[in-house]
Amino acid sequence: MSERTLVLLKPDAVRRGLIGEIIGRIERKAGWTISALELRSLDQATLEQHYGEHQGKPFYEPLVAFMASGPVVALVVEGERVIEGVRALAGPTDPIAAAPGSIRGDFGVIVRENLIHASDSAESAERELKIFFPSAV
Ligand code: IDP
Repeated sequence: MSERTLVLLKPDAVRRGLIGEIIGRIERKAGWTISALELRSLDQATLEQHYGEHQGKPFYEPLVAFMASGPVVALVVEGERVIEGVRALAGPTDPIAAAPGSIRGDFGVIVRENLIHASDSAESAERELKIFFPSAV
């Protein structure tokens, strides 16, 4: 069954010139398609909505500052098992714990600057797609 997920290439990925590398990995998965794609700068209100579940945690304020530090690439990716699948391509949150071959495992070192966000469940995808691409939902 086809699904949709929200992917953000974080400001570190954009600054380091890794947009093509990361999108290429997503595009090469059989049958997945990119149905929306935009370079944009995120404001505080959007970030508060997106990362609301982390409010109050010690990493929250630096995370929001980092996510506002430069443009991100926001994408909607559609396809079979795409929610679980993009999370697998990304690897776990801590890039040092992420296996080589995953996006975070290949390119990341510090936890905050881990290159990519991908919705972690169908419920998160629905909520996040409404924030970033309200007209596509
Ligand atoms: P996820 O992006 O792998 O789903 P979450 O736990 O939802 O991970 O955390 C959101 C983002 O917050 C992470 O991708 C990372 O950028 C940042 N983050 C999470 N935990 C930490 C931490 O312990 N220190 C610094 N940043 C963190």
